[in-house]
Amino acid sequence: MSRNNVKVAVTGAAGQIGYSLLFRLASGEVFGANTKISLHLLEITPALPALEGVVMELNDCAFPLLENVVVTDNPETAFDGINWALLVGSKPRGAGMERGDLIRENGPIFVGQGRALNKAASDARVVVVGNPANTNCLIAMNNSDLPNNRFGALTRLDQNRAYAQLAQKAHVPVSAVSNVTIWGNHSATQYPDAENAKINGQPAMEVITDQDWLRGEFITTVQKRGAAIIKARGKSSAASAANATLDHVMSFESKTPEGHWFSVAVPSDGSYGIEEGLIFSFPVTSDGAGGYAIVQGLTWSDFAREKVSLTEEELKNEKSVVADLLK
Ligand code: NAX
Repeated sequence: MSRNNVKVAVTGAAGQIGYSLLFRLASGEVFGANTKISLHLLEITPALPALEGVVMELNDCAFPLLENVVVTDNPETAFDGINWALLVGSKPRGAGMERGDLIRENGPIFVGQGRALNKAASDARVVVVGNPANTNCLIAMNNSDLPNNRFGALTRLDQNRAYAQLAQKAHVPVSAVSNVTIWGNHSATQYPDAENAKINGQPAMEVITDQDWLRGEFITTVQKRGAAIIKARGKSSAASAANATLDHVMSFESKTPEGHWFSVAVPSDGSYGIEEGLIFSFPVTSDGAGGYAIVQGLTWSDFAREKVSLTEEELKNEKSVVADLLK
């Protein structure tokens, strides 16, 4: 999609993902060298001074394409006229907090932001990064008048992690890997699918002969990668999360090459028997003009079917925890 200018809202802009995201957006690498960019940065009030520091740095880069930066703690101001909303900001999981507690803590943020998204341009697209991403996306979508097909939650980082694991195992460059799908929730129940993946155009399950690895360590490594990074770094993944967010945006902005797809959690239309309306990660293609389609006809073994039903069950449970926040 080519445009003269684009307005992008980033929430949680003073956070660590924000710090890895904003400069790459402003540089022009996402929307191209002919598209001017306005950044609409949303933060909670106490974080505005820190965000001002980030804006000083953005200014100090003298990016030729960066036309305007809006800094605000008001979602309606942040989303006014935007073409993309990158919903990164949310409260982190505190010590001893269960996933259900986190869902209840963050849910109200996405009620308010969903309503404020009514100020967005009619072609606006939304990606939810803040966790629990799928269910936060469900809440925002249900509280907004934007069409449902404008909403997605990020599973691209999981996909990229799966690509890297398969490439390393097969001793090939990552560019040799294709057609990996993340099914389901951005959580430890997600199912990274190697059965439909290819390496140098050949079935990945034939190129990699270690079936125990494919059905064991490969899956758990991808599922638990976020925790492994926190353990190693003392902080959650930031640069790779920002990178995946930009990959997600670029995939929607361009036409997907024939025979390829990318993973994104979108509202289920009942494809593959998944409950309609759940924000579920599927293989998706983009037409590059604002439309997308869920790839049909991929097959699952009994093993895969079992994994997918686990992640669907988790999403159904999450939905029931926030039932009162859905219109
Ligand atoms: P940080 O804690 O560094 O930054 C979050 C920022 O959000 C903070 O500056 C905070 O003030 C702001 N914020 C909180 N409530 C807000 C609200 N109501 N409106 C606007 N801003 C608000 O976290 P960071 O490492 O940047 O991660 C952000 C989110 O991404 C977290 O929820 C994290 O769990 C999630 N992640 C999602 C990933 C994915 O693949 N979907 C992977 C990376 C990451 O873990």
